[in-house]
Amino acid sequence: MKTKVIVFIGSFLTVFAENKTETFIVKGGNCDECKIHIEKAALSVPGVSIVDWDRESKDLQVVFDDTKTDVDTIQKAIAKRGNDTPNHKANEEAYNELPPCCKYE
Ligand SMILES: [Cu+2]
Repeated sequence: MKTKVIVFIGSFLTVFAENKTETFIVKGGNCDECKIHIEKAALSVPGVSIVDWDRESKDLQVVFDDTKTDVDTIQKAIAKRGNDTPNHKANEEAYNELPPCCKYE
């Protein structure tokens, strides 16, 4: 019985871990490939659980566990794959490798 209670409290804490939602602009083209590319980059960061990039507004909404990561780390991961974020400029090499439809400059 005691074990059951502890397991219950444990899963309760996991579900309600510090999930934070943030939105910031990520530059990209207007195509699905950009959406997949940007969302994949954000999801590659441990602690990020939900991502949604809007092709029109370029807004990226991220939900993450703020005991594991932060906005700066997420933006760095995206910039490394070739897309500009408010705090980090895109890696030039990665940008050059993007498909033509995804160039935004
Ligand atoms: Cu694209």
